Amino acid sequence: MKNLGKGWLLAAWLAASAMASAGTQTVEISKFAFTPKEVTVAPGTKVAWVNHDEIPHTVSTRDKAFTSKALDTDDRYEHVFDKEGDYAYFCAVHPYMTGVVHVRKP
Ligand SMILES: [Cu+2]
Repeated sequence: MKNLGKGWLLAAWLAASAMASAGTQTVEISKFAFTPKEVTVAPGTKVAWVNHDEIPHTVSTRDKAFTSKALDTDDRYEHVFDKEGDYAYFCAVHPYMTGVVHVRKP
């Protein structure tokens, strides 16, 4: 029965890690662009931005709904979107870099 117990633990761990990854949407910052530029997520989803450029970038909004500090190479910024809506953002250093997070109930 010991082996069966281990199997259940592994199954539970796999299920938990699958749920965790389903709850996060990653946006890559690379070559002076947000990719994907538009994402649609369910309320409660965490969006993580990761800067792959050698240049600092930010994730900023006009109304300061969410704002990162300057992200160095491989830095990460996360924000959880609880409310439905359309959230436009840009890079404060390069304002032509823009993106949108759409939060919609599935
Ligand atoms: Cu930038």
